Amino acid sequence: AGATPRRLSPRAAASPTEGDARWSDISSYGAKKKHRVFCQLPNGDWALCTVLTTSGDESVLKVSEGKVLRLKTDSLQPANPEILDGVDDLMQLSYLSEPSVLYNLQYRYSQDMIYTKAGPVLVAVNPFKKVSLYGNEYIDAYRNKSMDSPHVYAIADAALREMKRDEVNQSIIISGESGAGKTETAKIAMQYLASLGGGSGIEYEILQTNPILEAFGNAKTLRNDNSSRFGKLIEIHFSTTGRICGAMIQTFLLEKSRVVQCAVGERFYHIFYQLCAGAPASLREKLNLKKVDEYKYLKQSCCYSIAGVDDAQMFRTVTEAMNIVHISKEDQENVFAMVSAVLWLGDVSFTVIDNENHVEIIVDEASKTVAELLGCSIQDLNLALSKRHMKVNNENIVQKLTLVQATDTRDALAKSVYASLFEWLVEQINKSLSVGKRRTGRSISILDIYGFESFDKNSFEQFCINYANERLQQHFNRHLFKLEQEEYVEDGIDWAKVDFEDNQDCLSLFEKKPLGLLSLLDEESTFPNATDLTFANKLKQHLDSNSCFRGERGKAFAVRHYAGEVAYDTSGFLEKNRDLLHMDSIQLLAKCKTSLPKMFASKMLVQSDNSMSVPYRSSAADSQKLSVAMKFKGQLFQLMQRLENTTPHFIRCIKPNNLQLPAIYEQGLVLQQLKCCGVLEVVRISRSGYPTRMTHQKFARRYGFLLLEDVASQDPLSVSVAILHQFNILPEMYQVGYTKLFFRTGQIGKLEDTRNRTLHGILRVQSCFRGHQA
Ligand code: AOV
Ligand code: MG
Repeated sequence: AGATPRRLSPRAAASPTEGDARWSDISSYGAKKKHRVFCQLPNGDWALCTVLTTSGDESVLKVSEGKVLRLKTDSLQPANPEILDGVDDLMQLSYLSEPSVLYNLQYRYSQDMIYTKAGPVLVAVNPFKKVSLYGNEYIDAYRNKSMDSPHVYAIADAALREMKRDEVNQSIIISGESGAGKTETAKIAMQYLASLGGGSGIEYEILQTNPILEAFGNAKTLRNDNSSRFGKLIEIHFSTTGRICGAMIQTFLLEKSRVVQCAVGERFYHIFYQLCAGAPASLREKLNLKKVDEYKYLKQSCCYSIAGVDDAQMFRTVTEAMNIVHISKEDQENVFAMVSAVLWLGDVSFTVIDNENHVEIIVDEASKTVAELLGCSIQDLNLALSKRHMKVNNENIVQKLTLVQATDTRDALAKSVYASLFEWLVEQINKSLSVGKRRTGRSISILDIYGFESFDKNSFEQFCINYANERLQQHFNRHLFKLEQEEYVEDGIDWAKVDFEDNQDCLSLFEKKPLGLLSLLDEESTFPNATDLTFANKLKQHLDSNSCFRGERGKAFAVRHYAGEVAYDTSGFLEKNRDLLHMDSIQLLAKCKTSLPKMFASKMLVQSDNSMSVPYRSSAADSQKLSVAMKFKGQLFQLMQRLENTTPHFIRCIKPNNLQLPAIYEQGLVLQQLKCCGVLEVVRISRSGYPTRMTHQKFARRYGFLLLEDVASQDPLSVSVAILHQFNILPEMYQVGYTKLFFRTGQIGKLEDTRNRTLHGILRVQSCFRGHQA
């Protein structure tokens, strides 16, 4: 039955609805038994299923063996023809709907094909297990082009080639949420570039920066056992002969608070645990190290180890890496002395000396050890932590600190010492990587920066991070826009028919002067009596009419980001933005006899010279440095400027589950990330244009046989036009370029279906024919 040969003609013309191409749009041509469609299960997931029957506005669907559902036909989404299952570029999908994108990534993921292209963007789905896709064999295969499936190596290789070909600097921009695999991906790209070699071992040195920066800047969080708590740009320099000749690292916004506090179940920076577990006996003694669970800071989180990680072993890896980037043994010891000092600072305690709750430090092992490690006297330490010198109406006064103030001062000192130490390390690494000689060639920069964040509670950190992502998103959009435009213009296509969205409004909300979020934050930060509440009210007062802003109750406000609305709680905004270290603390460091604190202090003093214009409080003696948000904005502008001068390559990392486990693919989670990191936006952009492209030749070859008239003698363009007419593809659904045909979403899918049906018909006739012969 059903084996009757078909006439070689299409059944019916497609319905020409633009956009999402819902089932209803194509029902006229294909509400057919056996059709593959996506249906939404009760849990919200999309499942690929087959239509068993349709009647009225309902369809009966086979979801899996033995599982049948009845659903409204117009709730279904068309699935792509089977030949498109697991294609390595999402743009090849005829239907670019959310379920088809999700399905395609899942299909590939289940076969360890974690990389997929979305047009110019590489999507990487975290496998959470070792996958055999890396190493020299693969590197060679991508280098000599015997392999071309999507891969970080392919991106790095493209960057290299384009750098040489166009003589333009390149960038690889990696984003994704926490635990999605950005840092691993960055390392894989570095590995590829390093495999080129450079001579003098510089490429090895570059790789060895990773364990150092991770030790001091990464920590276990609830989302990722090795979470980077800073953003990083590494610029790899090439000589004119195309070999690596050096590198430069820039870091962004280290999470300082993690030096003195963190949530239960998380850890502070890895180096604390590594040092305590791995320091050899002589160093332990010298730095007076304790066990990790004996420090007050570290005890807060009740978590001291990471499954599968040997901190002692890591300590040796880190010191070995420090050797390689030429940090001397002496400097290494100084570094660890600072780490120990920070830990011991948490144990420094105070005693109340009067009935106004004023305090002094207790002279005990903790304070003695801190003084010793920093190289100052106990008296100096006490002075810095229990008193504050201020100038009020031109008069010097000394204010005694209360227990709360003294504890805050102590923690601020610990945070500053640690952050300065981190900066100092980056500087040392950069010195070592700059290799002296002026670079003459080009560079490839790799950006590993925190992705968009939206939690139940969002604070100052998310505010900065999301602002950064908004900037990067604009860069991304504009680049894609340009690429699309170039291709259209090249092929003589009318560009005006493609519309494009921009996130400029949201960026303006942040950056406008004087009434943008950042300006208002800074202004409020300079008012002595301002509170987080007055800040929130000020925002509401000035920004309520802005379409990207929404005032919320109390201290909260919301921003409509490109990736969704985020509600921010202003608690702590002002303090985190001011990030004050009092002059007394800076002076304490300046007085120290050891080399690092002195250096830290002089840096801080230089910074406080480029100060905020409005003095904070009446204490002119306070350090008047740039606010955190303004400094970050400055860094970001600099970064964008640098990136603007490069050809960008985008990698979007996706975390398939929150459990850090392999083989679990949660659709909802993936979908939300595809939205946040702009992959669906790429899809949308290209859908709003003409995403499917095929050369005249290919099109004619593939579908020419479906024509009723004989066209063998005609040129590909004429054949193509004849096909378009015969299939009633409407003029607004395609454009004919000089070399290619451009189609709106879904059009090729319909042609493919007809082609398949026809081919099936032919095959059946043939097998029937053979059957007769046998
Ligand atoms: P992140 O950089 O994006 O998070 P990571 O790069 O640290 O995420 O990846 C988290 C974990 O996922 C790693 O520690 C690995 O266990 C695993 N992983 C990631 N990519 C791969 C891969 N290609 N192959 C095998 N395992 C992988 V954060 O820094 O938290 O935003 O702040
Ligand atoms: Mg990371």
